[in-house]
Amino acid sequence: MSDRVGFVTMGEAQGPSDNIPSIGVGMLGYAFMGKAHANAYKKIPYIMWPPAAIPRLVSIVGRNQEAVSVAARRYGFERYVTDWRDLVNDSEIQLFDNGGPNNQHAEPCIAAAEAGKHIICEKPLGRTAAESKQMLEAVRKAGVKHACAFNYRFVPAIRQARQLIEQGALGRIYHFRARYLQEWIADPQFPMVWRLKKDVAGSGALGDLGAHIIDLARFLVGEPKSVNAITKTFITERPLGDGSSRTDKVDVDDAFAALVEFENGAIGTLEASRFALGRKNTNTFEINGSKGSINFNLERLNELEVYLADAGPREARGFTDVLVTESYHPYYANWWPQGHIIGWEHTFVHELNHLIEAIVQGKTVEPYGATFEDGYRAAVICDAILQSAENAGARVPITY
Ligand code: SOE
Repeated sequence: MSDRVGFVTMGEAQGPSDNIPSIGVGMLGYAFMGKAHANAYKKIPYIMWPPAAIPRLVSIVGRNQEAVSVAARRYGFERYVTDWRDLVNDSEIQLFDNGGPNNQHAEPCIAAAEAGKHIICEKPLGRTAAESKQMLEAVRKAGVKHACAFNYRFVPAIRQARQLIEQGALGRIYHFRARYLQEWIADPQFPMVWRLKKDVAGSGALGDLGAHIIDLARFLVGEPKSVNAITKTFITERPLGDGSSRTDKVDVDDAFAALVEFENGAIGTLEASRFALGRKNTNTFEINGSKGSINFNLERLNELEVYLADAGPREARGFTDVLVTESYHPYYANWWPQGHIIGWEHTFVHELNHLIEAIVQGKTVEPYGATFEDGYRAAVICDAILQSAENAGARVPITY
């Protein structure tokens, strides 16, 4: 159907070939992760064209009516509610997206699974392995698709690292050395927030940052066999930040360091801190194998440093800084010509599109996406790190 208007032919934007289904999204939480996920849902239709389905932002829930009503308008949700039960029981929602604080992950996700919703839940999945196991059992029983939002699996350079390892380019893996460093609470005057309270967060830097590098260790190297660890809370009391002189106790770790032995014989170190002044969001790892090494830093996320022992004359060998922006690199063909680079936010576009394809096309989320099983296994490893730290760094075996 088209009309001629002057010298311009005006056509209908939606053509018969665009019979792309929509998928109704309900979201819990509208802060940092809500913003990152809403942003990604809106980019999927035109960046991942043709998408398996077009996300329809149906409803968003938040306890504060004023704040959630603003978020609904800002992100483009059709409606908002203040009770997650109304959202979970909304028949127009097929995908439940939980980006709320960690103590709001289990109950709503279990209810959403029981209501037949497919689910993505931000990491850490639960506050403990036990809570994560309940969530895993609920989605398995419901038979719904489920994802745990370890978004760094969807950085082109990290997926490329996985492919290099799968192809044997690095040979036998000897070492995995990862650090996730931030600085945002090094100031003693930084006030109490939910990430610093055990009953809400479950743990501190360990579950928030450590969970990411634990998942990457599993994604890139394999299953850990045991851990030895130490945790530290450097500042144990913080101002409430409400203008009063009242303070509250910090009852989670500010930092941790762990030794890891992997089932395949590799060994590793894992470290996360929120007290690393100058480190803004430094999620970095190095892998050393019998035929080569790779090094990655999230703050330079389009780059992968690669050393291949058999690449060229030995006089010219050294780490090569690969710009992972070619059409043959993972995910990048959806974006721009080589060298035009992408950002942190775009990992969520890849991740959420991957889940939507699994839902609509009957594909599996694993092995490249993280499921609730991966969220549970990360939680088991986090619990083992805490158990070791509580026992003078004793070696703790990992058993799922
Ligand atoms: C913590 O500040 C945080 O926002 C984590 O919660 C995210 O998972 C990480 O990607 C960035 O840092």
